[in-house]
Amino acid sequence: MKITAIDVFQHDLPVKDAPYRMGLQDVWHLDSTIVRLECDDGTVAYGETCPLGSTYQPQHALGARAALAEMAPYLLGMDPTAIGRINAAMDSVLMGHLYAKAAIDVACWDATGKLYGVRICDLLGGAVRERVPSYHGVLIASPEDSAADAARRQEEGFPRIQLKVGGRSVEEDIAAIRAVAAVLRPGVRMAADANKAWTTSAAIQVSQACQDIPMVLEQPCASYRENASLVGKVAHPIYLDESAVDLATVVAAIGEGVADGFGMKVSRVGGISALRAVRDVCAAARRPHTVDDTWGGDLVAAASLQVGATVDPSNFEGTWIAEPYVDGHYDAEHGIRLDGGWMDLPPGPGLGITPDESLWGDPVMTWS
Ligand code: 0XW
Ligand code: MG
Repeated sequence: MKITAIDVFQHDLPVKDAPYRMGLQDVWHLDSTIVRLECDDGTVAYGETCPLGSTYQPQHALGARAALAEMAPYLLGMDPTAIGRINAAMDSVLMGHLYAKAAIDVACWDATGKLYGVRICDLLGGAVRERVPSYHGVLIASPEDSAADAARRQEEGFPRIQLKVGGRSVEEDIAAIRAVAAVLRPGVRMAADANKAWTTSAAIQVSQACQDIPMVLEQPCASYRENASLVGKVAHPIYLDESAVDLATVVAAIGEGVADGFGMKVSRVGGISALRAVRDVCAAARRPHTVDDTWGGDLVAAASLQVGATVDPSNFEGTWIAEPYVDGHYDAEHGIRLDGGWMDLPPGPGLGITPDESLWGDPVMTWS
């Protein structure tokens, strides 16, 4: 199998019920990039990357497309099933930009699954279950509204609640944490995700004030070093999300005793190939983690779900998808849908998604 054409599409994703409110940013509208690989045997495969704006991480939509333009010409004629060679080729022409490389990596996994007639999860060692748990992000709001949202989602069937915190007083964060914790039943897990917003002082104050509440602190502060300085000073496990920028950092964070778990994003670390390695390192070190992504449509959701389905339940914190905030699906029949806080793996090979390409208009870039 050889890549004979690469198309890149730009697709707007306005946020339903905007804004998606986090500690440091409100999200109103996102810009997704879709990669389409055409192969000499007729196989068509897809990948997607959708940064969460341009301030969540050092990523942005135009950067993704510029990086793809840098790499695409070198990939024509290559075998997409030789995924290690594809990643080596991308690294040989462009340093970094893992969030852009991820779209190519995912498309190559999609192509490989389609060639062999199996789902990506089956290529990753097999699904441990056909129905995968998600988690719900309770956005920045009053303690009362946060508790009401958490209670509603718990009733829907979500096994885990992620409460967005930060960007307000320590007292307000403590009140929201306590209000949400008060409505959660035993067995429904809780994370307080500051999305980098807290100072070390705020993180310590909030954690110590809430030390009776079983939860994890997700990405409390902005930098790896700030979060590392919290070890021994906070009363809760620390999960790194935005700071877990690649496999090497995940290994270091475990080895240095900084991370007790992770919020992992497929695109941030470079795609399914890298997330598979993170999965296995976290399994060996017994560090629970999510398998999500920043944002995106069915292609991003399916990539996260295909990997999430292979994580041992004892080490899995769920797969978040943007579906509730995205209008419509790329694949009307097998698009990834939340159902009572869980998702079903699609039956088809590769990602299991057959997108309606007409939704994306003409490609903004193409190579053949
Ligand atoms: C909840 N998420 C996976 C979705 C948004 O992209 C933010 C992210 C997180 O956990 O930070
Ligand atoms: Mg997070």
